[in-house]
Amino acid sequence: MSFPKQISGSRCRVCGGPVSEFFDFGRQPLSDAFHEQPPADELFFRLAVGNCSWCTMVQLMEEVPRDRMFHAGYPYLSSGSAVMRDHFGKVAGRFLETELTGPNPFVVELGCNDGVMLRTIAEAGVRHLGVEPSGGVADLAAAKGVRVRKSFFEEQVATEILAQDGPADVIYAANTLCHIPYLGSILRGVDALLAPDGVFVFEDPYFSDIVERASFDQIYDEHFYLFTVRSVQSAARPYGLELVDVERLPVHGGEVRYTLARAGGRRPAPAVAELLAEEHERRLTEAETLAGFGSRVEGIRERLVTLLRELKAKGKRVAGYGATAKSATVLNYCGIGPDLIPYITDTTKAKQGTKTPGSHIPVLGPEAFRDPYPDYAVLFAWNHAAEIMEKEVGFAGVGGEWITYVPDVCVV
Ligand code: JHZ
Ligand code: SAH
Ligand code: ZN
Repeated sequence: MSFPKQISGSRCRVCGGPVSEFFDFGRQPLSDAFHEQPPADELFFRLAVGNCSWCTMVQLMEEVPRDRMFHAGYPYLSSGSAVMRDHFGKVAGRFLETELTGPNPFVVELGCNDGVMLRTIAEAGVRHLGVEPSGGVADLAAAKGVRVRKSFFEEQVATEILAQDGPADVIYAANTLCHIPYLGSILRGVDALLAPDGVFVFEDPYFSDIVERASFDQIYDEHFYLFTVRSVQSAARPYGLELVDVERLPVHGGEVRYTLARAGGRRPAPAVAELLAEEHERRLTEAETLAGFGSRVEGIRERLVTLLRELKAKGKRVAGYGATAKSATVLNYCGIGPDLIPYITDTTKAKQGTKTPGSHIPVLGPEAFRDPYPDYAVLFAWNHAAEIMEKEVGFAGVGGEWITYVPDVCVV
């Protein structure tokens, strides 16, 4: 079934300026729609990406309705990686030490998922609220002692939280803000809810890293925006919010943590101007750079498909590792199905026994990876490479080889 189109058209979702499309991945499914039996009317949309010529914001050309993506059965669990558990433990620790030291502080997290960050805040006995529309993961957070409200954060919800709990010293969102097309409503909500000297901190994939690493699989339905320092700064300004700090993060293949405060409230750190200058120098959102990114992506598709066909012709056994949301873009854009990759293993219970969206590759539990080991494994969770390779030393031990595809197709 073709997607009921809700085209953001050629107007920017942030500033209303003209958006020019720079890459089209074609027909794509919902990246986290894992089904035991894919429905006959499986949803597809056109995944294409463009940038605004006024505010430079990189965004999808079509928007998927939010409740088709985020619902009770949403399968992604933030606690599924040891490195990410550690990362979010440190985020909580830092907030507790820096921003949450006043009398009776209050922190709100948008998209708290299974409570990976807020559990530490809850354990410290600090007032908090997770706002999480996906009921299943919200229940997991609640089971960890986290106070959760099952809803999409937006302006109205912010006002209700303010009425009930008072202003927030910290509003935090990891890998969530870039998922929300209605950014204006969010920023009005932040403006309403944030304490006068509070901060809105969010971390999301950095478009500069995506271009540099040709990590095109960071582009899928849930990642509506691909932020840069420049686009975030200009999106925040009309709401009286100022970008006061930026920090590059190594997680998920390269992210930036942005800190917004009320305009004039805090002196911006030098890192803001530095990263802005770097983006300018790299001509990040200029047509030539974007066209170059597109050519690299096409080259990767060509080389990946050729490699997988060669391995199949040689009778090699190939498996996928990690049924990531990202893999939907790779598999569907490259036209890879069970003929080339017969199964993918994944630790997420809710994904096991299902088929990948659109490409219909069976997802098996992690034990299937070892029993027996394949000859080659395509690492779809490449952002967790260090953690996975350490865990799977046995695979290399029997001569198994990893296949990665960003920044280019490579057998290791
Ligand atoms: P991972 C999701 O993307 C969706 P995905 C979302 N849009 C987003 O932005 C990021 O998360 C934050 C499995 N795994 O983290 C678990 C193993 O099997 O790359 C996961 O299914 N063995 C919100 O899905 C997947 O791989 C392992 O040892 O692209 C990893 O998904 C490890 C570490 C993971 O995010
Ligand atoms: N913060 C976690 C979760 C990322 S998954 C991490 O970094 O791993 C993105 C989460 O955002 C999902 O759990 C989804 O349900 C949630 N989400 C989507 N739209 C939202 C909105 N408008 N308000 C709050 N959460 C939202
Ligand atoms: Zn714009």
